[in-house]
Amino acid sequence: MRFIHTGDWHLGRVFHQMQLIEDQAYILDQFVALVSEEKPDVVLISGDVYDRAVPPTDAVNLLNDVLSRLVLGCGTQVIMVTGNHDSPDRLNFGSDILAKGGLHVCGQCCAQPYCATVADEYGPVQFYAVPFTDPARGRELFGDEDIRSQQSLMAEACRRIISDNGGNGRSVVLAHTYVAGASSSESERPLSMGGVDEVDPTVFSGFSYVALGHLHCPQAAAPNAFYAGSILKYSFGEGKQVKSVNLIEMDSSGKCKAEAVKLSARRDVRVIEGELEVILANPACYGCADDYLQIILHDKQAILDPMGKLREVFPNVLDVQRPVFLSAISPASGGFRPGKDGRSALDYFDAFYKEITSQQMSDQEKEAFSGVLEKMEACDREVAGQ
Ligand SMILES: [Mn+2]
Repeated sequence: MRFIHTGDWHLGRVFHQMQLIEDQAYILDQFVALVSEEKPDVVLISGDVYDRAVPPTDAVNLLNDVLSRLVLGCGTQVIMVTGNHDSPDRLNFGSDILAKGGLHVCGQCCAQPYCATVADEYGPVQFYAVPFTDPARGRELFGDEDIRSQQSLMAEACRRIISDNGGNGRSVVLAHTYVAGASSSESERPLSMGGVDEVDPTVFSGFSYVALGHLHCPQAAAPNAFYAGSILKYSFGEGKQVKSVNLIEMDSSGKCKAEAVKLSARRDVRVIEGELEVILANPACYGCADDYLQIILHDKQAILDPMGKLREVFPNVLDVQRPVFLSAISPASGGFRPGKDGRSALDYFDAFYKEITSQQMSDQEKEAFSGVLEKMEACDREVAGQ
């Protein structure tokens, strides 16, 4: 049995006001080409298919197109489960009908484990799916008052799966959850607000392969449990990650060999650091100019419209950070206070004003600025209780 594990597509994602739908269509074209070449029996999508519960229509159209090409074009069965970004009811629409055509969608968690069986020359492989559910819903479904966390919820779901298949035979579990010890990225939304949402990997022991979704960095969470990661980098913190999907070969005994197959995005997501003049003088040294960039400027002086200047050379700069500037006004540094050089906040603003307008501030303007500054400082003192 050969299957490909992917997840966290987040179709319809907007990244720093940039619609990523074309990037998602580009990477999924590559994915469809891979499926058509490798001819796996099954494709597994481990949740966060969409970025939002009510996805935009271009995201729905893209998913429709990709799934049609996989199921009808490549003749591959697809098994898909709800993540914490998806709406269980909306994803579940038509699932009984679609299953007859080879698209198995497990939208809503049920008391009875969801299972799609796919056979190869050695017999059946059972693919179980556990959609993302909150503990309150799990308590109701399983009629168990002790379900208070993702851990107790997943343990009960797995106990039911094992009792369904007798704990033997070849079995795969799809789940969208946070396995304890795995590493997270900036672009994941926490599974619970303030609660404990980690699941111990031992709940999955005994299954041939566990296809996990939620964490965006590809990684192993246990010897038999893997995150395929997201198909694209969805935060600048993921700049150094290599995105991939997992191609798995399962033998007659259920033993699995997983191989990560790299995907190449239409535009990379990267971070550049340096001084504005230096960066603009040699843009070729900073890689592909079309990439989605976060630029961290180390300049100490005021710069007029750094984003506009950078975009003339790097059209897809999405974020400009000024750490020097930020640290001067951050609450940690005690607010906007006179610097070590003895100059006051008014002096700094005076210099900034001159830099931008090429004129001196009038006495009236200085007075107005001081008034605003005093109000801000009084407000800060109130918040800090000083
Ligand atoms: Mn996700």
